[in-house]
Order: sequence, then structure tokens, then C-alpha cells
Amino acid sequence: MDAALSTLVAHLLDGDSEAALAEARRVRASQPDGQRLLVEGLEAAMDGMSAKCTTEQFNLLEIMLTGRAAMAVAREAFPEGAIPGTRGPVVIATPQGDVHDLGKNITRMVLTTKGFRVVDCGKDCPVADMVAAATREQAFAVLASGLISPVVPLVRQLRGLLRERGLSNVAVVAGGAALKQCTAEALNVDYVARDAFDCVHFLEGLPR
Ligand code: B12
Repeated sequence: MDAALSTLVAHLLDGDSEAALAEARRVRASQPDGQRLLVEGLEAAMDGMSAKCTTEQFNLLEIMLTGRAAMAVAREAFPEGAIPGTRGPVVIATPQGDVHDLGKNITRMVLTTKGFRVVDCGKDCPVADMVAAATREQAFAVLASGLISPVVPLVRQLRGLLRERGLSNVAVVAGGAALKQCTAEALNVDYVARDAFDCVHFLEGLPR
């Protein structure tokens, strides 16, 4: 990791939004596409928080401060509304039982800055609502973000529910820490994305 990214991670772990924003601007000046900023900056900082967020205990204040700083950096790097959403639409949500939404929100921002119209069904979202949104919006892909393992069986239901609605042509993409550990076959999805940019590449390769 280069020095600017290490400094960014340190500022994020301190929860210092101003310092993180200033460092992120330096990173973006040399790496404008934002992928390293995202993976080696924002994700790495939140991974650093991982030890403080286990099933038994977590330090909520520190996690919230780092999360807030990470979102400030993401909002500036991937501004929503700057580009008209002419591609898509796609539906995104964190399935029911999971309240993690930082990764989902950042994925939405990245897709939006790449010109996709993204319908965000939020967190703790019933999979039936994700399918209803895909039907209503005539989406060409449904994206599920899962950070805790209990959402795995819910994600596995998506394809069947879409098929029942006559939407077997809608692609299902999974992402987020808990789902990234699984294969597409195990999750019954079309693709498991490493990060938001990987998802963009997959969506761009789909027939329209
Ligand atoms: C921040 C955090 C929280 C915050 C969430 C705040 C929020 N608004 O999201 C709070 C404090 C609320 C929280 C709560 C809990 N958490 Co927590 N949390 C984390 C932590 C530290 C970071 C997650 C994060 O935001 N990462 C940063 C983002 C940017 O990265 P990301 O989510 O991976 O997303 C990127 C990619 O994966 C991808 N992506 C994400 N989603 C999607 C979707 C698609 C379609 C695509 C294409 C890409 C994509 O794009 C993003 C950008 O590239 C993780 C540890 C970790 N390393 O993941 C634990 C972690 C996920 N939490 C964990 C746990 C156990 C919990 C709690 C159960 C704790 C408790 N005792 O209550 C609760 C869960 C309650 C619930 N029902 O959901 C465990 C989960 C273990 C498991 N496998 O089940 C983890 C792994 C920590 C650990 N070491 O054990 N948590």
C-alpha cells in the first residue's frame, strides 16, 4: 500500500473526517478512478475495525466515527446526481436481518457515478420487496449486500422468486463480506462481486 493510502486509513481509524477528506483528495489526484481509494482505503479501514465488532462485543462509537468519515470520503469521490442515470435500472438492498449498509451505499454511489440508475430498497429488506422492486422498475439486475452469514439462505431464494415472476432474465449479484466468501453456485446467484467496481464490470458485460 502506498504512503497516502496508509495515511488515509490511519485518519479513518481515528474517525477524523477532515483529515481523511484531505488525504483522499491527494490519493484521487494520482489515482482518479477511485478503486484503490475504495478497496485499499475505505474497505481496509473498516476491516481494521473488524476486531472491534465481533458477535460478543463491539465498540459502537469508534465504528460509527470511522464509518462516518468513510462515508464523507465516498460521497465526495462518488457524487450522486452528477451523471444522469441512463443505464440500468438495477435494484440494490441489504436483505432482512442485516443492518450493515455502508458497503451497499458505497456500491450504489459507484454505480451511480458510472451512469446506472440504482433503486435502493435499503437495509433489513425482505427479499420479496427486492423482487417486487425489480418487477416494478423493470430492473435488469438485483444486487444483494450481505455482511452477516444469516442472510445467505435469503440470497439463495432470489433467483427462484424472480423466476416465479417471469424474471429469469434478471441477473442476481451478491457482494459484501459474508457473501464474498461463498461461490456463485453456493449462493444460487449469477455473480459474486469482489467490490463495487468488479460489479460494474460484470453489469457492463451483460446483454441488454
Ligand atoms: C461497520 C460494521 C458494523 C456497523 C454497521 C454500520 C452500518 N451502517 O453499516 C454496526 C456497528 C451497526 C455493526 C453491527 C453488527 N455487526 Co458488524 N461489522 C462492521 C464492520 C467492522 C465493517 C463493515 C463495513 O462497513 N465495511 C466497509 C464497507 C465499505 O465494505 P463492505 O461492506 O465489504 O462493502 C464493499 C464490498 O464488499 C462491496 N459490497 C458490499 N455490498 C455489496 C453488494 C453488492 C451487490 C456488490 C456488488 C458489492 C458490495 O462494495 C463495498 C465497496 O467496495 C464489519 C467487519 C468487516 N470487515 O466487514 C463487521 C461485521 C460484518 N459485523 C459483524 C457482526 C457480528 C455484527 C453484529 C452481529 C454485532 C452484534 N453483536 O450485534 C451486528 C449486526 C447486526 C445485524 N443484525 O446486522 C461480523 C459478521 C460476522 C458474520 N459473518 O456473520 C463482522 C464481519 C465483524 C467480525 N469480525 O466478526 N457492524
